[in-house]
Amino acid sequence: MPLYKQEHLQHISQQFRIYGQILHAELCKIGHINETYTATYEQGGVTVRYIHQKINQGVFKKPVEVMENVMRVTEHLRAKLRTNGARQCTRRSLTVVPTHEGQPFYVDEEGNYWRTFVFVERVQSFESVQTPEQAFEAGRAFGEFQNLLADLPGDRLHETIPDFHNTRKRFAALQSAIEADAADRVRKAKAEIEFALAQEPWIDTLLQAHAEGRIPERITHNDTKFNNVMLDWETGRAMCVVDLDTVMPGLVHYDFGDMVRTTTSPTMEDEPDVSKVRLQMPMFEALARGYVQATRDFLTPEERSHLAFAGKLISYTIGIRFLTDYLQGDTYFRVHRPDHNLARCRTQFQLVRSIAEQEETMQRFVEGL
Ligand code: GN1
Ligand code: MG
Repeated sequence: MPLYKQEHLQHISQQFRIYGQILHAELCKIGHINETYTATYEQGGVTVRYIHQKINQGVFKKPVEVMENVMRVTEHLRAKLRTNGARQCTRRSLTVVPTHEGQPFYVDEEGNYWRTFVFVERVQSFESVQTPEQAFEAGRAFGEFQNLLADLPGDRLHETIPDFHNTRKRFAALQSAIEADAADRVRKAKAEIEFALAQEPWIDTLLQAHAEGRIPERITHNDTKFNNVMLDWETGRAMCVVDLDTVMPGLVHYDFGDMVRTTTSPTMEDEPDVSKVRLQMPMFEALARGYVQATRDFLTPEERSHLAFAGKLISYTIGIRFLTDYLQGDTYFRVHRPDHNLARCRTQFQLVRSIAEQEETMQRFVEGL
């Protein structure tokens, strides 16, 4: 981390209700959107850690609304966990550390929004799934998250990114990006574009089911990547889920679909060798068992009947978002190498193919749960 940033971060850190002195901070490389630092402090002779995070305002246009959602959600989770007699509540749900004025964020002199969380210790996250037990834990954790939020009182949460998982709108954005060809990359992505456009017949399935009142809106996480689940070092059990910026009204399938996308293939999201990308049935089965078990109280048979399809839909949707960003010159997702977004798109589309091949078996399994 460059020095000027350290000084800046020192200044930021002093705005929050943290006792003790900041010793050092490191940039966290996980995540394509926000800027995240792990900061170590000295407090009464021991070291403790906090997360400082700068919200990406290019992506989150209304950071105040983001933090309103985050506060309502984390406070509700904490209250429910306490009522349920859970131990180690600050390891089971994120805790926002307020500023000295009691605000959930600090706005710096450049207009950047910063927030601070208690660092959850003795947990780890993974970029790709290692065992079916982990897949089960991911399904259970996000299922429990939805279940705990099912009775959130008050107004509808803000839509922090409108139409976030609206595949039809994402499809239209892709079409515009192809038309504009702003970065002169259409010719390099010919095969991917062709594949993307050919899937159009099924992309409205869930939007239609929702419009017809067959599946309800719920409170969903919307970014249920496997690396957003924190697993206990010792027990391997999921302790908490992180990255709450997109918690908002949605369909349960957006969450389950993104879990299938990130928790069933042995590969990373940007695996260069697409022949390694595939949905592994044992992972899917464990994931679905964990999820269905945790959502038993509210999930309707109609919702359950679309779970297998959801994996294909969300892998496709994220795939066309990577493709669109590639065509537009990489303005949204952080990239670390040339053609990175194209590589990410290819793995998503390979997964779509793999799911399509196994969709009936997946469907039968879910129906039998
Ligand atoms: C972004 O950066 P991260 O991991 O929090 C994106 C998700 C994508 C994901 C793909 C707000 O999430 O929607 O699924 O990348 N978040 C936003 O890896 O766009
Ligand atoms: Mg995210």
